[in-house]
Amino acid sequence: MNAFTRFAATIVLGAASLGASAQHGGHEGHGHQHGHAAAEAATSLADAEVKKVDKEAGKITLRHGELKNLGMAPMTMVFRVKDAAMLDAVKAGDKVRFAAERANGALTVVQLEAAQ
Ligand SMILES: [Cu+2]
Repeated sequence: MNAFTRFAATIVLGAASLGASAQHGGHEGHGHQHGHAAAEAATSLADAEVKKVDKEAGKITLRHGELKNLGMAPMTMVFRVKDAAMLDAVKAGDKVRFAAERANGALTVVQLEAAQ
């Protein structure tokens, strides 16, 4: 019984990590040090406050909390955004939640939403 439970759990974990690597397969320059952290990053958004929005340049300045997937401490910094249309929904002073990835050497916001 105990051994079977353990076996079943192993299968579930294996399937989860397969799913995670398939999801990340299309990203260029994706530094995959350890799959577990990457899988967590895909679902957890970091808190931030919008300091400045530059739609023409496709950039946003965020005062963000700790970014575990990027190993970054809380700070204020400029990010690129994956899609400039993401900037239509936010303005300076807004509290947001976001996810960022390192793409071709530039930190890029891949997900952005208003904080509740
Ligand atoms: Cu930062």
